Amino acid sequence: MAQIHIKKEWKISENLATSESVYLRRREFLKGTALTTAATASTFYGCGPSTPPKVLPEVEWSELEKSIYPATRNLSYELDRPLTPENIASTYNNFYEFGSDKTDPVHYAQKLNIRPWEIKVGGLVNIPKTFDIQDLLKTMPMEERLYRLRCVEAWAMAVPWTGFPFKELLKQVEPKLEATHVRFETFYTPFTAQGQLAFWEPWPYVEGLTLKEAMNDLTFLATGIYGHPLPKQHGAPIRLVVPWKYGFKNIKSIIKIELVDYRPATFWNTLQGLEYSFTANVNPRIPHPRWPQTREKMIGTGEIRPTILYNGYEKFVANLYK
Ligand SMILES: Nc1nc2c(c(=O)[nH]1)N[C@H]1C(S)=C(S)[C@@H](COP(=O)(O)O)O[C@H]1N2
Ligand SMILES: [Mo]
Repeated sequence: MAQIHIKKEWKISENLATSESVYLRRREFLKGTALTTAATASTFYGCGPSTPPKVLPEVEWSELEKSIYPATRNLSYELDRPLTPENIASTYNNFYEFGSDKTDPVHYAQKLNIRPWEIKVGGLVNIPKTFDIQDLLKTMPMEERLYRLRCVEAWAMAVPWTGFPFKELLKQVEPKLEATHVRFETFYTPFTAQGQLAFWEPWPYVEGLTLKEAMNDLTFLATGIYGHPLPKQHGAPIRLVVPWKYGFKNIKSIIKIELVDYRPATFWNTLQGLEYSFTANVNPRIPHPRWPQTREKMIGTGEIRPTILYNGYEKFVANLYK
């Protein structure tokens, strides 16, 4: 992998950028479980590209899936940089249910059973509904969008997601007037997702948005990437994509969505609220307590780019924060 020359100060901040994993894992506790025996996981990692695993898991797509992907690209969302190569994006993941190393999820997430899969949508809505993933795929207006994703750890990627606008789902359940926030929840199956055996962490993973943010045009539910169904390590069968916020808001493998009238407690905010705010909008002027947020490194190429307010999506979201 080509290494580019980087300034010393950047090197320092990169080494400090271990963020999300610092508060996870007592390795002593996990020692002896399959997860740590198989993974030569180091506690710290930087933002560099990972070595792709020797064998990428084989996946078979159903006839329904073959008829959906690739979906028509929505040209309203343009990139200012090249797409990240798929073999990089699909082997460098954060999915702490399946390990705390970037290369863990591509292996361990394959244990996740994604069919059947239901998403329960309820709370302060007029028409609570449980959606089967197959029905969503058949009925939702599927499209492709090229989005940037900026992790709070200062790495970034640019990928083509396939899915549908979140507000299309909200229309079907009719939020009540009292609803102010949306709460999203991931599965909880500690025997297959061994990261969840860490009982001192607030599993299952939960994220949240204000209702206004959730209704924004950019807010997207992805079921696919690179013109095919989502691989499990990316959060199959359905995950949130909010590209103007830090990566951790993009919750994976959602099973439950609730409309509520309070700001929900979320996974990272509960673990370390000073480092992971609820709002978590990408903002180069607000440093993480342990490193600056002025620059980011593209996974794959290693290119360093300046971080942009709202990750470059100001024209879509600035009105939310006036
Ligand atoms: N359920 C769940 N969702 C999650 C995470 C996680 O650990 N568990 N990690 C988040 C973080 S920190 C990032 S940066 C993105 C990474 O998405 P990717 O692996 O598809 O690039 O997923 C987010 N969604
Ligand atoms: Mo992240």
